Amino acid sequence: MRKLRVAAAQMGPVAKDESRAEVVQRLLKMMRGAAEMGVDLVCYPELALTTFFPRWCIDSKDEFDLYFERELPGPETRPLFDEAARLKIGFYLGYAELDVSSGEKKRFNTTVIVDKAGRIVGKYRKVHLPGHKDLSTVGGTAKSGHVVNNFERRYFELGDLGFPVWRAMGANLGMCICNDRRWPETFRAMGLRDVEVVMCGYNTSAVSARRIGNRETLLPSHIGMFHNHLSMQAGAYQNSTWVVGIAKCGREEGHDLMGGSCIISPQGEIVALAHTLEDEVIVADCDLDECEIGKGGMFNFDRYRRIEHYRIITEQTGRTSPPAAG
Ligand code: CDV
Repeated sequence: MRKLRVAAAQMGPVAKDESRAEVVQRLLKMMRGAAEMGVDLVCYPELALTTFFPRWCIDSKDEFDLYFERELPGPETRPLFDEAARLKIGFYLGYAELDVSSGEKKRFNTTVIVDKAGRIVGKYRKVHLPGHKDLSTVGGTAKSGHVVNNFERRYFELGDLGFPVWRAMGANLGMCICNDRRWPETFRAMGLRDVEVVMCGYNTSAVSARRIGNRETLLPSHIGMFHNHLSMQAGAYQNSTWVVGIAKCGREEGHDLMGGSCIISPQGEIVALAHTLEDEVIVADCDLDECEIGKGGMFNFDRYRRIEHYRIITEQTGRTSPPAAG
C-alpha cells in the first residue's frame, strides 16, 4: 500500500492586529501535533498568515502591501521551514505573494508545497479570483458592509502558472485555492496529470447571499457548507483523487467564516471532518493506490473520455443560449 498520512490544519480566526510571528506560532503548534501523529504532509488554509484582508476595499497600496510576503521563507516564516525540516514533515501553505522579480510589483493569491527537507517544490497562483475590483460593481447591501464582500480582484493578478502536478513525498500532488474548487476544470486539469492528492485552502463566508438584479437575499444557512463539500467531493470522485479542504473559520473581524475542513477519498467520501471553528488538526491515512480504482476503471480517461465530443465545448469562447424551439 502506498500510504501518505495527511493532516488538514484548520485555523480559527486571525485578527487584523495579530502579528506574523503570532500566527506562525499557531501554525508551528499544529505542525508539531501533526508530526507526533506521524503525519507526512500538513495542509494550512488560504492566506493563512494574515486576516482575510480581501473582505475590505483598501485604497492605500502601502496599507495593503503589509499583508503581502516579499519572500518565502522570510524572516518571520523561516521557523516554519526549519521546523518542517527538523520534524521531516511536508506542508502546504497559502499566503499573499508580492513578486518583484520582473522589476514591477505583481501580487498573487498563492500556495506552496514544501517537502520534508524544508524546500519549496511547487507553487500555485489562484486562477478563479472571485469578487470585485472596487465598490462600483458591488450590490446595495454589500456596499453598506454586508458580510459577503470579496475584493480579491482588486489585489491579485490572475494566476499564471496553470494547474501543475508535482511528484513529491511519493505522491502526485496538486493545489488549488478556495473559489477554484467550485470549477470542474480545476480538478480535471490535475486529474489529466494523474493527481493523487489535491489540497485546497479556503476562506469562505458562513453566510451565502444570492443577487437577482438589484435584489439580494440570504440563502438558507446550510447551503454554503453543502456547496463547499459538494464541489470537493465531486472533484475527488470524478478525478479519482484524494482532496484535502482546509478552512480558516470562525468569527474574524466581525465576519463569520465557515469551517468544515475535511479529507475526502477518491470515492468522494469524507473520511475526516473538523468539528470546531478553531485551530484543529484532522488526520487521514490516504492510500494512494485507492486512486487506481477510478483511474483504471470508471474514470479511465484514455478509454472512456469523449474528447472529440468535448472539443466543441472547449473551443467555445463565449456563452450562448439555446435557440428557441419550434
Ligand atoms: N476566498 C474565496 O475564494 N471565496 C469564495 C467566495 C467569495 C465565493 C469562495 O469560493 O468561497
